[in-house]
Amino acid sequence: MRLIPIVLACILPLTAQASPVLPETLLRTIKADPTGYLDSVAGLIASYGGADGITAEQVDGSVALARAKARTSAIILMMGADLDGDGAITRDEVTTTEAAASASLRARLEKAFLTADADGDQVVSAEELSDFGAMAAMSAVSPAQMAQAKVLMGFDANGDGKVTLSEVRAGLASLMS
Ligand SMILES: [Ca+2]
Ligand SMILES: [Ca+2]
Repeated sequence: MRLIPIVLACILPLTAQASPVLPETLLRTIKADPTGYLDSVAGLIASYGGADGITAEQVDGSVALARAKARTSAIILMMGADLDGDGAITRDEVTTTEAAASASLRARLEKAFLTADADGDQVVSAEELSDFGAMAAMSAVSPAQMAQAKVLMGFDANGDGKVTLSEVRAGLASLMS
């Protein structure tokens, strides 16, 4: 672990100006695996940013999209068991669906049903389904990932509202020194 700052000092430019004030836990996470952090930032910029970096709105958008994806897939999983299409999923419907499902789908559906049926009456109501989707959305982006997303804009050394990978590299280098 003590090698990492030395390695970084060798491979990163020494012209670091911007280093955001990081929460201690996040700083520890980054210091433990700076390459992993850079990789995830690179992925984020490539997926949601542009050639000249990523804006705060695009970072927020990436979080919203990840949450929407998780919400949709959680709800689709449950809706697949709504055999009579009345918007509620009963234990009987789940049992019938599970009988025709693969082992892995069966396990996922069973877990989803037990979680979604918040009041335990063996029916996932439309309201419980909606809550279940919201829960899946929130857990798709962990608090640590949220903190990382928020902190990322602090690496904007030239203050143009966009963070590039080289700004993050430079900022990390100064954090490590
Ligand atoms: Ca139903
Ligand atoms: Ca219920």
